[in-house]
Amino acid sequence: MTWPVPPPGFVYLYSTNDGYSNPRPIVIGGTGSPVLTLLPGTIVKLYEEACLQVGNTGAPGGLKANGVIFTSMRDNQGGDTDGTATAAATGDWNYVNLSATAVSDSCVFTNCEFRYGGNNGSAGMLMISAATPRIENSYIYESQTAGIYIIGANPQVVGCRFADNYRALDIRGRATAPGITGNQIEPQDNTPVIIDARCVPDIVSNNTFTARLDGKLNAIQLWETTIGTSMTWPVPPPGFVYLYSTNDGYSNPRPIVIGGTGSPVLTLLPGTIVKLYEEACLQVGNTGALAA
Ligand SMILES: [Ca+2]
Ligand SMILES: [Ca+2]
Repeated sequence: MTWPVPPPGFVYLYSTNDGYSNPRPIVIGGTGSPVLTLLPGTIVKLYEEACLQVGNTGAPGGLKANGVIFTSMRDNQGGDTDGTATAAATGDWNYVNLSATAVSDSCVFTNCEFRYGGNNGSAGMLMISAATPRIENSYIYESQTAGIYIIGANPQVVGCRFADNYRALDIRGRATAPGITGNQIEPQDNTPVIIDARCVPDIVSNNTFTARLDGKLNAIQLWETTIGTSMTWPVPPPGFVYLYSTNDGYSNPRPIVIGGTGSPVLTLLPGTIVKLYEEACLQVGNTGALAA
């Protein structure tokens, strides 16, 4: 179905008002692979446990939005919807979850804004697992967790702007990220990205990073992984370093492994700084190599 643009002065509101512990989604999914289409000028406000879930077990679905703002009930954009003076804040609502049964061609977000979601109980304001949606020319702002959390999926995220989220991107379980290009990653509350170390060439080469002026947290942060194919990491963006930190003590080394049947080589270029912490280590397997 297509929702019409709300009447003049109105927004759509989905608010649970009962805390954050148990996400309560509006689910878009079913045997006929339904698609919900939202039109330009639409504002969708959410609050607390409210979330949108695209696709469910055995129930594929899609969500298409062009020129749509997804924001907090407390955001005054489009009117004082909650009737109070309380300002919108990061984490006011949960997430839009593009699940494994989200239909790729039917999940497209263009010229959208996502603001004030990603409550701490979630992994991100937009969560993508296995699906391959397209998110283009959109502004992702003030998530309490990642702006976009990606696990195992290869979405297209193109020409988006990320600002003031806890992090812009959290990418896990991916060997490459070729669809994530042309994005502006501005300062965030923590390190701006935390990514599978195999995605470093794609993410660093194809996107623009802006360092924080206070000099803090300017790191491309890495997840533990095994690098099984040869790659060269670009020099980090100006003001940035690579960071691999486990933050959980020293008892059980957790390496980024470089090794595998293809005798992979990780090449690090002049001027690169790699910082490590606690259990973090690099292990060069007997069929791998590290050139720096
Ligand atoms: Ca208000
Ligand atoms: Ca923030």
